[in-house]
Amino acid sequence: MKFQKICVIGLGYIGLPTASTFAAHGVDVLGVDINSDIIEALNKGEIHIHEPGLREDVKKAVNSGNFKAAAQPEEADAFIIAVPTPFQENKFGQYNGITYKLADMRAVVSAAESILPFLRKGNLVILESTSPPRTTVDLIAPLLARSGLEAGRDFHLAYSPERVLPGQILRELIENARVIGGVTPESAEAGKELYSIFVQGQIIKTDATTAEMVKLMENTYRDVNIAVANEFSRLADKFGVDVWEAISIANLHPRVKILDPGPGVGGHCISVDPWFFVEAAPELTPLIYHSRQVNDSQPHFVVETVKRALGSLDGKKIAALGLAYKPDVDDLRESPANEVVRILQEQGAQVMAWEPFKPDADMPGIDMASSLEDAIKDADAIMLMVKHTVFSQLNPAEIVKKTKARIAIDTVNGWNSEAWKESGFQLFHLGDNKSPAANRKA
Ligand code: SAJ
Repeated sequence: MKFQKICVIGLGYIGLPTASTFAAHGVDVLGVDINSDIIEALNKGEIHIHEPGLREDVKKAVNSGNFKAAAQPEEADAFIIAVPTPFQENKFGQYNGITYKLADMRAVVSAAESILPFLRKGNLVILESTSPPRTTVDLIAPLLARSGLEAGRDFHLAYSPERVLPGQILRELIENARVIGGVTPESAEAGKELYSIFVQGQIIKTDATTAEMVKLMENTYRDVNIAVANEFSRLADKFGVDVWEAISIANLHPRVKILDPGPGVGGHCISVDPWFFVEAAPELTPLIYHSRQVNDSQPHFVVETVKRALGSLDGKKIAALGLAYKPDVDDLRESPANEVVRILQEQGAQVMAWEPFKPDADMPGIDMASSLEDAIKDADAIMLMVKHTVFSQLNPAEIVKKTKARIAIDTVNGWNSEAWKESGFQLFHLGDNKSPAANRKA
């Protein structure tokens, strides 16, 4: 095999599963991270993130001797950079009255710099981190040229984005189609050869900037489509319509597939990546920019619905069910549910949150319940924020016995109106103003 040893730089949600999957396929993998606690834990076969199946895979990889973690790269046949590209904290761009966020590329730059002493002729370098268009050719290639070697001539350089869904990473890494964008066709071919070690989906070769755009386009497409769904929820509310009914009817059209409205868009991908386009070309991206604004402001629309359900928020006790950024994951970062809780509190409500996927989470400024019962017992209203399967399966006939609340607010269409009504609740759905729950009181 051509790739006997590889270095994976960045051992987070993408780098670690990628490293363990290569190791499981017989490659000698050195994982590199700046966090010494992570290195120490991994070398003992312990992991710091939650992803189904990953613990077992990493343990096996360490025990087989194919995987070890270290603070610095070593010479290898290929280097994969999988470090985060967050926003800059205190710096923003301005264009024609709009303010936009800027990518913080420092982790990518220092990962690429860490390779410099070990880069050899014939190597392959792959950037996986989501990056603004032209990063590979305009930032990485010139940086790596400081080694004295030229990308595309002396070594191969390619961009290959990860496109796996949190919660299903290990399966999707293997089964998803993979795009490899080379700075030359030979670089793309070398990338294809590397990922062919475990990828069973189609591997598509292209140029580096196309591959960067593909990744950003996928997540931007989703963000814009969720924004239109969220805007429909506001329109439905204004016109006395149930948005969920309207969407389900519209989606019977063979060429229409409207996504789900909800409390907003969270996570580290869909709410982030569209900004890379806005930053790169603010004059060309009004739709992308405004979609971000719509999704970021959706928590305010949720709070308006809660206010209507409760009359006023002042002193009202609300049980908030779910803080994760989406159903059935334990990731609470960048979650719109947290933003909803924050605004409710600002407006005088007392919120108690329950997150079954992270019962011990310490969320600054948020009162966390120790159980569902604890969250709902003294509440004036119960609010569904994330469609976790365990919440969709709640039986309102049982819930009503454990709470003094008789108002329920469903922001994700996870609860059946009839069942909750029959059990004595007034149920309000986000984006449903057709027959306000107050009028359908049991
Ligand atoms: N959401 C809605 N309505 C919907 C669908 C999602 O409000 O109809 C919300 C979710 O609740 C969540 C957010 O959007 O807050 C994002 O969730 P998601 O499941 O759409 O996506 P992520 O962020 O978990 O993962 C995405 C995936 N990209 C696409 O589906 C195009 C994944 O394949 C990527 O690998 C990942 O981003 C990434 O790392 O970029």
